[in-house]
Amino acid sequence: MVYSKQMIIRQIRRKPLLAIGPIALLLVLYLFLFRGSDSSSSTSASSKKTKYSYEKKGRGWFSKNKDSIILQDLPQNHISHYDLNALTTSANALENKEQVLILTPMSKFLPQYWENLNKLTYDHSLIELGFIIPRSTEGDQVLKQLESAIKKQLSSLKETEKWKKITILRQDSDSLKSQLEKDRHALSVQKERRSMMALARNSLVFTTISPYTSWCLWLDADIVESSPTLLQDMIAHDKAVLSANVYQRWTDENNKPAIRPYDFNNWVESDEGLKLASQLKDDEIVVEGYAEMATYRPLMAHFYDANADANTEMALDGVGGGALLVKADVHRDGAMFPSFPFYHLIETEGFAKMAKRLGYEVFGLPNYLVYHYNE
Ligand SMILES: Nc1nc2c(ncn2[C@@H]2O[C@H](COP(=O)(O)OP(=O)(O)OP(=O)(O)O)[C@@H](O)[C@H]2O)c(=O)[nH]1
Ligand SMILES: [Mg+2]
Repeated sequence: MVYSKQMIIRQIRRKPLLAIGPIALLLVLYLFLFRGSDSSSSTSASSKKTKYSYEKKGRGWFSKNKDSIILQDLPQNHISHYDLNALTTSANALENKEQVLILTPMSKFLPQYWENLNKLTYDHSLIELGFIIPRSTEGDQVLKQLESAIKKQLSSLKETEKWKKITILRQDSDSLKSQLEKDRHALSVQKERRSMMALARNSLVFTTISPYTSWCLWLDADIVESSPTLLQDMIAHDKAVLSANVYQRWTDENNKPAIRPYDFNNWVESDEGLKLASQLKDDEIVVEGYAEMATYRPLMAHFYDANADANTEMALDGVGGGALLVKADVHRDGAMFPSFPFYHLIETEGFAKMAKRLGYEVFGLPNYLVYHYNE
């Protein structure tokens, strides 16, 4: 017997309940086939842990998850909003939960650096770490050592002691062939070496700074001793750029433990320095700390007074990168480490000049010491 369309419709009108069965069956089949394939693809995606897959939570048979509708239909939902006006940099940063980015270019891994870093008492969950490592065979070694130190720590640290995030970058620019003390300190290689260092620092800060970063602390990999309250101590000065005084422990002529000034890149400009710079060709630079280039600049390293207030500030024109605190906005405004002669200055010294040209003040703490490794 062949049913015509009209007969079926008439039958449904007369006994509507009879139609519910087949419709329900079709609905179940539809849901089974389409939802089934959908959820199996999302399971396989999440099991492969593809980078950009989204977990779809709470999806029932008859309800589409609200979030997934938004994700599918409204791509603008992906826009993250950060109000940079609301981002504070204040003397009581910890209270305001201000986030810090600690940046370290690393050509050698010193366990003392790592231990010292981990002793910092500023809330680690507010701190992100960023490293940049040269792409040399020494760099391979450094990467292994750093990664193994991080992994070891991850297994032993409590949740509250862990860093918010750690980023390790491999440098895409060149670095100096020999990192031996005598080679890297020769005046002839300074322009090339400092220029490479500048590129590494720029890569590091431009790739790791986040919209929520309030402060950047540049901490060299050979700074092996500082106060555990380094961040709080420096932040309390609320300066745009602030450099600690880098000293070094050594054993003196009488075999007694002693300290001596180490970093001479924290300086105040002098008339002689300006005159020297004015006589240079466009692409030449002045580097501090070399007798061949006497600038007679007052060097912060020589202003240390053990008996004076550790909070004494001095205005500077050049800085080093040993332990340098920078408000993240200074970098956001465009202050970077020139890899080219900028007012005849390069790298961290050029950075101080650039920050000043952007209208920021640059300071140092002559009586506040951090210690450089003694090789
Ligand atoms: N990524 C990267 N880091 C480097 C390179 N050279 C040095 N570094 C790191 O950059 C920081 C500063 O380099 P240093 O060689 O210590 O330079 P400096 O402090 O001016 O000089 P000395 O300590 O006196 O040798 C340290 O943390 C080094 O480990 C490099 O070629 N690439
Ligand atoms: Mg150093």
